[in-house]
Amino acid sequence: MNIFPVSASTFSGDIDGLFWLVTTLVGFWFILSELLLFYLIFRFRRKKGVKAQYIAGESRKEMAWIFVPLFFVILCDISIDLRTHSVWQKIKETLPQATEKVRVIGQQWTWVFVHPGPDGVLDTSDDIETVNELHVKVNTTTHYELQSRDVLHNFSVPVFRLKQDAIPGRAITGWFEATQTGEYDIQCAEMCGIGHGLMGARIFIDTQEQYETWMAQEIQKQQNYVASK
Ligand SMILES: [Cu+2]
Repeated sequence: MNIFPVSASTFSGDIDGLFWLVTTLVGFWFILSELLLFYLIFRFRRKKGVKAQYIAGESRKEMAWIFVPLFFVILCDISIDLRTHSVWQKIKETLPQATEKVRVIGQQWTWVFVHPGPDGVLDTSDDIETVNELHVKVNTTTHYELQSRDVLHNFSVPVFRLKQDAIPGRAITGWFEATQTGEYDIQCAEMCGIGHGLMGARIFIDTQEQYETWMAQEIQKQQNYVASK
C-alpha cells in the first residue's frame, strides 16, 4: 500500500520513517486504551443486584494501571524524540557541499526561480530567471537560497518531504538532493493571503542532458527576445 506521494530526495525516506514511527506507536496505545476502556466499562457495570463500582484509582494495585503504562508511554516518547533529533540534524543542521545553487523567491502569489546560467554562478548576466518553474538536476546536491519579497511563505516540495519558511528580510539556505527524475508539485505551505491556494509551481528534476537542453532553450528564448526589441 502506498499512502505517501513519490519519494524523490535523499532524506524523504527518513521523514516517512518518522511518520510511520509516530503512527505505529500512537496507534498501538490508542487501540490498547480504547479496548481496555470498553472492557472495564463492561466488566464493572451495574448488574441485577450489583451496584456499578466507582473506582477512584487510589490503592497501590489500582495505581499500577496508571503508572506502568505511563512508564512505557514515556519510553515511546523518548524513542520518537531521539529519532526526530537525528533526522532533523541530518536535514536541517548539516549542509553538504553544494554542486548546484538556485535562488527561490516567494511573493504574493507566485514563485520566482533564479538558476545559474552556463557559468554555474548566480548573480551573473547569464542567470536564467523563471516563474513557477524550477529546474534541478537529479543526483546533485543543490543548495537553495530562499527569500520572500513580501510576507511569510513556505517553500514546500512534497516529493522531497521538504518544507521551509521564507521570511521577509532573510536569505535562508537549505539543501536537497533529488533521487529520481520527473515533474512534480511545489506548493506554498504558509497561509500568505487571498491567492495562497493558487501559489503552486512545478519542479522539473532533469538528467544532465535534459537540463542542458532546457538551458539552451532558455538562452535561445532570451536571445530572440533581445533581437525582437
Ligand atoms: Cu502561501
